[in-house]
Amino acid sequence: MTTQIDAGLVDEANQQGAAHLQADYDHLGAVLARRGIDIEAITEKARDFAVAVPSWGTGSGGTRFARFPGPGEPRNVFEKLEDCAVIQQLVRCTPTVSPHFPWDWVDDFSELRQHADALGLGFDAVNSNTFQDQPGQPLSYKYGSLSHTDPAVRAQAVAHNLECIEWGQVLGSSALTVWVGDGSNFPGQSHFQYQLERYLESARAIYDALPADWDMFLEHKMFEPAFYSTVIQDWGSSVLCAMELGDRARCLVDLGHHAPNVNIEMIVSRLIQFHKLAGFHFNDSKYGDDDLDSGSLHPYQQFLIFNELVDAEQRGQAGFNPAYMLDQSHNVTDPIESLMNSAEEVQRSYVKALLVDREALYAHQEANDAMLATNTLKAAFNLDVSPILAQARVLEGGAAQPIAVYRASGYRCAVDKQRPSSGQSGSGIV
Ligand code: RM4
Ligand code: MN
Ligand code: MN
Repeated sequence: MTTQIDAGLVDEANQQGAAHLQADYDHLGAVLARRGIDIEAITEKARDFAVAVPSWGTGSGGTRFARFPGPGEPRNVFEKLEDCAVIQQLVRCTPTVSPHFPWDWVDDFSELRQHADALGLGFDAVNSNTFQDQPGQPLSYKYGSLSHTDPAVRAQAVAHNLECIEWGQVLGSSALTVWVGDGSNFPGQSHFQYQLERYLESARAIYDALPADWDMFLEHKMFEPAFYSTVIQDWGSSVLCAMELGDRARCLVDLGHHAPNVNIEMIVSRLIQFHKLAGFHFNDSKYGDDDLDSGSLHPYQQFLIFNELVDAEQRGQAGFNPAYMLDQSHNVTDPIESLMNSAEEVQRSYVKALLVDREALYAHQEANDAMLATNTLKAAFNLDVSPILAQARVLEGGAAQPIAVYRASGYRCAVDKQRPSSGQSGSGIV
């Protein structure tokens, strides 16, 4: 496997911090032992944790007002994979990449897979794109794609999704994520029921073409690009469609795609209960689909979501196998740093959720002791599990301090020289 960053640099930094890390780890181990928790077992679980990186997250994002490109942005999917390999080399919990088509289209997908293999990366769910028109595309998606009134546009959108599956098969992927921008901007513009019927007919054509070992992830989104109504607006519409389609259609929860103050962890519980949770697009938000870095604003919400996930995992809930992905837009940070930091924040929520005293929690729930029940969750959330995360990375060959090593490596400066900017600054995807 080729490494992007000098392995010697990683080792040297790890050795310099080793004594302090060991002391912090031992102290945390003693604190956990008093609670009857074996820190080594938790570290093993942390080592097994993985979250996929979105290929589109490696470039700077933007808003509909402007995009400010950063230095050395990847210009194609091969360069995106190189940046993803840096992330994986340092954090060791991001072994797969989720590609987006046609942004990541290449004429030889076997070559792309080999390139990923050589970098020690695999591919996660593939994402189709029928929310934009591409150069040379015969029919426009201006008024929708899978739910368009014109059957020819719907057929074009279905055909694109089928192509995505074919490309994904070559890459070794086994899931298709479908998010459509279809909706309406004015009351009366679209007939809600007819529009959803058209969507379902198209989604059925895709579902029926899924290879035997593939799943279809339906991603809902409350608004944007449509500002009055969206076809798959909320988890209700999403789960209704997933139920219509069949067992292999499930709901993908993007944390930024809900109305403000919605209880996302409860939605997660409902989807788990009915075997309809596909997985997540992790990010954070304050106002809408802000695509801020995971855990940057609402770490407790993220922890509560993982509390539901760990609860299901520990109960051995049938069919529970959610796919974890990041989906963020990095407008003012180095995307590699944001993705490394976010992967760690998601892993942090998982590890904290593992520390919840579940027996005590169930007992407090049964006894209707709201105070002790909620404090049981807080007792896990308030622990700083950073030494476990750092130890897990070091044991996996990564960096105890990923951002410090990344900055010391000069990677961004080096790629800036190899990847001259095209000088374009249009609006980016948010
Ligand atoms: C959307 C949604 C999709 C992503 C696009 C780029 O808001 O989150 O998952 O594919 O953005
Ligand atoms: Mn998303
Ligand atoms: Mn989004």
